[in-house]
Amino acid sequence: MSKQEKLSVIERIKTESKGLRGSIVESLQDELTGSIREDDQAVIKFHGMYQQDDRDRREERAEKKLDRLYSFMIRLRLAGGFLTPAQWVATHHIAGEHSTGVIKITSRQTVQLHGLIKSHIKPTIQAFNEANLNSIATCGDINRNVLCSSHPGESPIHEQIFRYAEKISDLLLPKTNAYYEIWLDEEKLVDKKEEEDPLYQDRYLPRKFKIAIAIPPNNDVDVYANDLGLIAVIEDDVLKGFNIAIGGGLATTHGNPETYARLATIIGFTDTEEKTLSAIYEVLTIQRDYGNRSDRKLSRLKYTVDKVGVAWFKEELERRIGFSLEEARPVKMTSRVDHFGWKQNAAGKWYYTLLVENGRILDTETLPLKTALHEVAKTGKANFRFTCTQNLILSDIEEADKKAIEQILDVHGITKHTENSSALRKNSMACVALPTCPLALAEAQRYFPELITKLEPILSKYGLDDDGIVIRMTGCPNGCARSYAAEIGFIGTAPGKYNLHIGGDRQGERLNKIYRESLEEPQILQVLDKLFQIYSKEKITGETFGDFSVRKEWVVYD
Ligand code: SRM
Ligand code: SF4
Repeated sequence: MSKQEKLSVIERIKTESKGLRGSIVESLQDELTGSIREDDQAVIKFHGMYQQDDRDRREERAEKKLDRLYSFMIRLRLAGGFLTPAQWVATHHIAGEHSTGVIKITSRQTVQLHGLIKSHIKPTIQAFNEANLNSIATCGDINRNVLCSSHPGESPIHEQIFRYAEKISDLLLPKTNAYYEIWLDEEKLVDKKEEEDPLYQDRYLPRKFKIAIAIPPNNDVDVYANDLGLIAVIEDDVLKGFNIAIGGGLATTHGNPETYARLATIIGFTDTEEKTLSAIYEVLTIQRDYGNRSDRKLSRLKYTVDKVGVAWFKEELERRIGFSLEEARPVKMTSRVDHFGWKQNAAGKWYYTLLVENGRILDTETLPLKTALHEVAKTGKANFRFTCTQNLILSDIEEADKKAIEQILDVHGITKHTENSSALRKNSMACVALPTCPLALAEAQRYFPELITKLEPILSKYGLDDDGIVIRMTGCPNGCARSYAAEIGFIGTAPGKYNLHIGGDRQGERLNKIYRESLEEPQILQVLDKLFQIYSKEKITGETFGDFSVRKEWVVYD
């Protein structure tokens, strides 16, 4: 076997995992360590968890010759990002009892809890199960949480499209019973045939797989950043079908020129549900069969698509689905925003979108956000919907209940916080990074609010307070807060150092490009001060910072 064909270690772990069981049960029973066995660390991802450790305390513990302070992060599967008020109350209590207490809204419309010690994993999953929630397949080489445009007020047929997210999520679940046996103590399956998996087989996908559905003109899901994107085609308030886009993905690796960020390519249109689901399923089977299983840096669908070519991919897809895709319909994206504040939909229901900076729900001295949301949930009068930029919509509120919810938000200072936050802050997003993410090279969510506070007066100085520039930061080039799809993106290179990317557009149809390498804060402020000054003087009406950066050729596109 040539070097190129040598399968990655993860491939062996998957096929030998006995339907994603591995030796998780034995690992959990080992009381000598807070960690689990190495192979199980890969298997457990398919159950929605990551083993992590507190990086802030590594040095101190190493000096004392102590093991790292291991803990686990768990991520829920919430297609379209929806929780009932009862489920929020449950999540609130589970977070308090088993994790750091912080409920973290992710950039893919779900929530994570951090800091679970090993003995708390099972009780956590069982408690979630009682609330009808699970973490199946939210990580690992498999289809992840399916995104759907967040705001139901935006389209009268939002609910119909939202149901697609649930159907796609169900269609692409693994067939193994392992999750139920390990975590929920269900009987072991006697007939193994019941869990034969024609989609994933025993090798699963070569890498993670991500799907999103956008409802134009708002690209709030960043649909083109996904392996597979569906863009709803709506005419006269009727859903006609979806344009299908393949091969989006953002991560790169510093110093590896073979890696790149890529926006998905639209390959056609499907009208019926049956055809759409069939096309989605077979895109996954092509990736399963042709994706790179030797180099995990080059195994996402984007590399497969570029390796075989878009035309070949489409032809192969049509062969597998047994029909031709129709020509893509014209669609137009004009924005990528969360609509903060109160909004009413066509049916008269109310929605309040609130800013949750970097998705972190906790109580601070100045903002008792977690308490406020618990109070709201206890009324039972508002659903919880997560946006893909880590914010929250309290939704489906009847006119008669609006006052009560409003009062809770006002009393706890939530309304004021959202209203008084700058346009820049409202359009900002940072990934988790330190202290839990093992891959972080620099801070992100713990530092970004501070940087925004320093950028706000600069924008003010140039009369740009209301400019909703899309600005994002990630602690490494994996791009978890989609920093490559921002007008201004910061990508961590080392502690306190970031590559500065500019030139992305506001609606997520053009990626940014690197402008300056490894800047520290003083240089960041200096460089952006200069750019904002020129932008404020020379921009033409309606021109965004990203578009202006391209017109000025601060970054050059082919
Ligand atoms: Fe991510 C790995 C956090 C969205 C690309 N991501 C990680 C891990 C699990 C680190 C690890 O592998 O051990 C991070 C856990 C940090 C922690 O302590 O919680 C992590 N990713 C996140 C979240 C929580 C960021 C956030 O602050 O919201 C997002 C969870 C989404 C979810 O609910 O499923 C998150 N990750 C993304 C996105 C954005 C998106 O999907 O829209 C991307 C870029 C898009 C893409 O996939 O191309 C992204 N994460 C990655 C990658 C690079 C994958 C690749 O193609 O090479 C990794 C590393 C990996 O997979 O090896 C990664
Ligand atoms: Fe971690 Fe990097 Fe993702 Fe941030 S972008 S959460 S640092 S993997």
